[in-house]
Amino acid sequence: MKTMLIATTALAALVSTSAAFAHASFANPPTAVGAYVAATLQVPHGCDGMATNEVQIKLPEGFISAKPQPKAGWEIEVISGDYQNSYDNHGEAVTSGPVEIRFKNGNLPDEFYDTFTIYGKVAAADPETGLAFPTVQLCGTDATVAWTDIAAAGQDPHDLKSPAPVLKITAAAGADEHAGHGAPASGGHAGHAAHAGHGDHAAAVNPGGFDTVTLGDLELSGGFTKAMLPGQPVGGGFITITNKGGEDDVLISATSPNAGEVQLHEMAMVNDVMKMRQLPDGIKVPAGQSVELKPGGLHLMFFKVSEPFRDGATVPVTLTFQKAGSVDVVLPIGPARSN
Ligand SMILES: [Cu+2]
Repeated sequence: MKTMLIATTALAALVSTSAAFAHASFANPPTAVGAYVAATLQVPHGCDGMATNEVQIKLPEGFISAKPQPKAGWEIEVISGDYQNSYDNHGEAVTSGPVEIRFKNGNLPDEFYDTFTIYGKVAAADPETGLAFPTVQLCGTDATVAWTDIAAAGQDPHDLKSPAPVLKITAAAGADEHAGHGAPASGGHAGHAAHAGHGDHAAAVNPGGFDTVTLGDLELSGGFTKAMLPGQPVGGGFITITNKGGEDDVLISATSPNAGEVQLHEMAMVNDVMKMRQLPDGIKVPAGQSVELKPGGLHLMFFKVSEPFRDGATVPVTLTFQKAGSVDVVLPIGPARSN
C-alpha cells in the first residue's frame, strides 16, 4: 500500500508539469476509408484537478455502425439518430445509427490516464481533415473540459485551443479516386474498395456532365468536384488538361465565386499519411501531354467556401494559364467521397 501511494504521488508530479497541456486524442494510427477501427480515445487529465465522471463523445458523419467497448466501472449510453448521408454497407443502405456515446458514472482521477474505445466503420472521410469527434469531459455536477474545436478552412489544427480529437485517415488512393467519380446512380459499386484499381479511372469519368472546353492549344475535360461532408471546411476540384500544342504551358491560378480562395495543390503519400502542399509555381502542362488533376494527386483546393458544395449542383471556376490565358469552366458536384 505504501509503494502504491508513492507511485501515485510521483505520477501526479509528472502530470502537473506536462499533461496540463495534453489534449484528448486518439491513439490510433491513420485509418483507411472503408475500414473498421477500434478508435481509442485517450483522456490525459480531468477538469482542473477534479476527477472525470463522464465522457461524452460525438460521432462524426461518416463514422457508422458504432459500438462502444464496455468499460468496467462505467455505464454506457448510446444515442442514436439519422445520419446526414446514406452509406453502403455490404449492399445495404445505412441511414441511421449511433451518433453519440457517453461513458457515465465512472471515476477517473485527474492524476490518471485512461482510454475509451468505440468500434465502428469509417464509411466516409476526408484524408486532409480526418474525422473529428467533439468530446466533453464532465467532472462532478458542473465542471467540464470541452474538446470541441474543429479547424476552419485553412486553419492549422495546432492553433485550436481545445481541439476535438481527430481520427487520422489514410488516403487509399485507389478507393478515393474511384469514389470521386461515381454518380449517385453508381453508389452501389463505390462500396467495394477492391474494385478501385488505378487503371480504371478513365472509364469512370464523371457522367454528371462536364462539357469539354478548348482554350487555344489546351483542352479541358472530365472536370468535377465533390459534395462536402458536414464539418469539412475545404473542397477539392479535379480536371484533366491536355496540351495539344508544341509549347509547355502552366496553370498558374484559379478563382471561383463560390470560394474566398482557390489554391493549386499536390497530395502525396508520406509514410502512409497523405500530405498536401501548395504549388506556388503552378501546375505545368508540358507540350503534347495531359495532366490529370485527380483525388489523391494534383488538385484545386477551395478555401473559405461560402456554402458547402452539394451533390448535383455546380461550381464555376476560372482557370488562368501562363500562355493560353483564362477560361471559365463549370465543375459538376458529385457525391462526397464515400466507400
Ligand atoms: Cu489540397
